[in-house]
Amino acid sequence: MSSDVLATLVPQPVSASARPGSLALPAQVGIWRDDGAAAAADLLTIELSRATGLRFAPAAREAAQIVLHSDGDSGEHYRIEIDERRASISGSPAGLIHGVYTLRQLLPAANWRAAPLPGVAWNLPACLIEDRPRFGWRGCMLDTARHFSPKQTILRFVDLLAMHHFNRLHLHLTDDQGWRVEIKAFPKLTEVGSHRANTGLGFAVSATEPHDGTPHGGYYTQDDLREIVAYAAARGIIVMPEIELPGHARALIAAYPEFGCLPDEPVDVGTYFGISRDLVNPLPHTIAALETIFEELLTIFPSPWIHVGGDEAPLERWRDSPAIRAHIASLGLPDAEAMRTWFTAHFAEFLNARGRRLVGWDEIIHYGGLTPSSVIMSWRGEKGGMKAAQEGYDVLMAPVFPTYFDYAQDEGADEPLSIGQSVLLEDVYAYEPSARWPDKASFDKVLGVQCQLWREVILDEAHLEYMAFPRVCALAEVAWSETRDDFAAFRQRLAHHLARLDAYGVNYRPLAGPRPWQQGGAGRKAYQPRFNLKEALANLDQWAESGEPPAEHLAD
Ligand code: TNX
Repeated sequence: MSSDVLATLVPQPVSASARPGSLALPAQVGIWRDDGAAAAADLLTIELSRATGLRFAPAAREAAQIVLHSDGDSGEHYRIEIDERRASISGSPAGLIHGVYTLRQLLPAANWRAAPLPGVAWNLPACLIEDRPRFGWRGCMLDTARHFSPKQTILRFVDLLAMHHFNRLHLHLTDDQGWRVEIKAFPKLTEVGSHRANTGLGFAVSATEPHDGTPHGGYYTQDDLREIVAYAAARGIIVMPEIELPGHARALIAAYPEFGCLPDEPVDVGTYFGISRDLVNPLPHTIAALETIFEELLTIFPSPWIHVGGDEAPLERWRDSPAIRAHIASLGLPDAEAMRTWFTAHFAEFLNARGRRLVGWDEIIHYGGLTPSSVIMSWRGEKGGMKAAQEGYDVLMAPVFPTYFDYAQDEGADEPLSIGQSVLLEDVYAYEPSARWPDKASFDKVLGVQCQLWREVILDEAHLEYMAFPRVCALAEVAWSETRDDFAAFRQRLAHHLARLDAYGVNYRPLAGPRPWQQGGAGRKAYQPRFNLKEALANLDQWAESGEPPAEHLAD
């Protein structure tokens, strides 16, 4: 074991210095921890005993090879000190979890396997590492609605995010193409809304484009989600659920047409993509139903943040419906835009009253009247985030470029299907959230950054991992590290880090390009970038002036 491993850590710690010697973990590892370090000690014991075959048992502090000490602080900092006798991790309770993952990076990559291999020496390099995150929110959004993944994939993803010191997993649980969360009061949401007859090929935006003819669906029971929440919490990750409203809600409307704007014209669960005209209506019976849905959701997710969507909601059906117009007038509101403000504010207050904060995509800032605790997720570039920050809201940065990992990783025709080209690894690594910010004071409102895995065209588990990795590794460093290398140095570090992903069995994109079986070929995963990123960004820049997407961009 050489101290070179210090030069392979991803994300890069604040400081890491080698010392002479190493610590060889014996077959019986003594572990000492204080009360505040219980969670970190449990995690270390569970993960390392499985992978190494070593036995971890409590020991007196002086005799222990691993010592975990909590300073009781609320931050996420930690410090690792290793000499020939012991490895000590100290820090805040949350920071200790990150310390455990860094310790795992110091061990042979085989510790990311699910069972011990013969002949691995479990040595740790003597060193001193001091570390803390740059941003408090280091997130990843997983779209489970467009293409569903079984629970096991989410748990696996939690492991991979935790490996990189992420602390938020945003689950996009509902959309036009599927409703993925069991709600006991409204069973049709999953009976009807969790599956569709088939799926449009590529990024099909109408029923007349070719479809695959194969049913698709699935959902998580409340207990599945509680399991995911607990599994993530043990690994330092809060799971934030998203229920998309009032747009991107066609699966809900398919299940319960009375919550849509055209109750006499039932719709099916969406099979193609793009921006739908179908919105939930803002009438009292729908608001009451949505409150019931959120009440159940809050029993599953202890997250202080609850995402209610808010993007891409054209208001024409609210404007055109006599019943909705009459309701808007009865509230004394001037128009559909004011109704939209009322709608978002209503759920913000509903959540506040239950000790939670509303998070929404940046369209919600356009309508004003938000409760001050609302958090804005800036996706249409960075403008929405800047505006929100200047108005005093907390902000999360999730701009299409470069945090949308449904865009291709490269421009080569050997890439698999993606929504468009390209968000390069280098683009992700170069992302500096503060670079274009007008003033430093409002940048303080930025809680952090997040990458997005939208799944219209991410078809299966292998494809998901391919699109995620190694770009997630680059974003981890944007989110965590105070200082960043130049890209060449990062790439070199990453080349070593990929051995950890190999040990875990991740289908990442190699730095040299896709392996033959990762390529799109000429079939259903053929590389057909539907969107030109530059055009998409120019469009979004225009949209960012408004709360609604222009009519010519609607899908049906
Ligand atoms: C825009 S991002 C959307 C999503 C799509 C995504 C595809 C956002 C808030 N809305 O519905 O999946 O583009 O990149």
